[in-house]
Amino acid sequence: MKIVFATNNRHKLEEVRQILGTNIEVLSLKDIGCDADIPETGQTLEENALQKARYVNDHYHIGCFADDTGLEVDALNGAPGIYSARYASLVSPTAKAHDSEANMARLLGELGENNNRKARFRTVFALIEEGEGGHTPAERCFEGIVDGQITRQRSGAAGFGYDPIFQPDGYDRTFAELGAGIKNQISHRARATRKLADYLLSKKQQPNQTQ
Ligand code: ITT
Repeated sequence: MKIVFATNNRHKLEEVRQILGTNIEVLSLKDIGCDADIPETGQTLEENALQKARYVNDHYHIGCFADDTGLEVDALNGAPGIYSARYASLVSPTAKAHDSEANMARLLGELGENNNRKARFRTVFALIEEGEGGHTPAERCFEGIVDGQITRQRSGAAGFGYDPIFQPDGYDRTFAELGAGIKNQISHRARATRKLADYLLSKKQQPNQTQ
């Protein structure tokens, strides 16, 4: 089975490919010749994930999924949330979107010495299956959450984004210290990916099943 993952983030692509294994072949945007900067203008993770998946389906008429992920910090009323990629650039004209160092610096600065460090990563995958026989493509969402704490300083070099300052509950190290082996078992994206995989694989086994 082949499906497109509508992301420009190679770390995310790698994580999802590792979790899905060889049963499902995941094509990148590059693989289908798409180099567009797909708009993300929604007010929720769900809206953004659907917007990206719809863009690919509308332009390439192929089954695809997209995710949007946000880091939600309790003491900051859920920020940075949908603004996670461009958190620093919202307040600093010199910071670019996806500048992880600047994003982490802003987050640590906003939290200061606050002892409430509770946070979670939340991922929403939106799947669009190509409609058969002229039917409208079907849309489905799958969510994955991992709860944890924001550390007081960066630790570790693996992963990407906010991984050096996020310590998942039940562990005494950050995602960036735990590395891909553990992150891919317990992360927000791993959980959402497994739900997506279960759905896709159940359909593969029963191709004529009406959903
Ligand atoms: P695409 O929109 O091209 O898929 P992106 O990098 O913008 O890639 P998201 O919108 O899903 O990815 O995520 C927003 C930001 O949240 C991302 O830039 C990272 O800073 C952070 N992030 C997402 N997943 C993360 C993870 O597993 N670990 C650490 N930070 C993560």
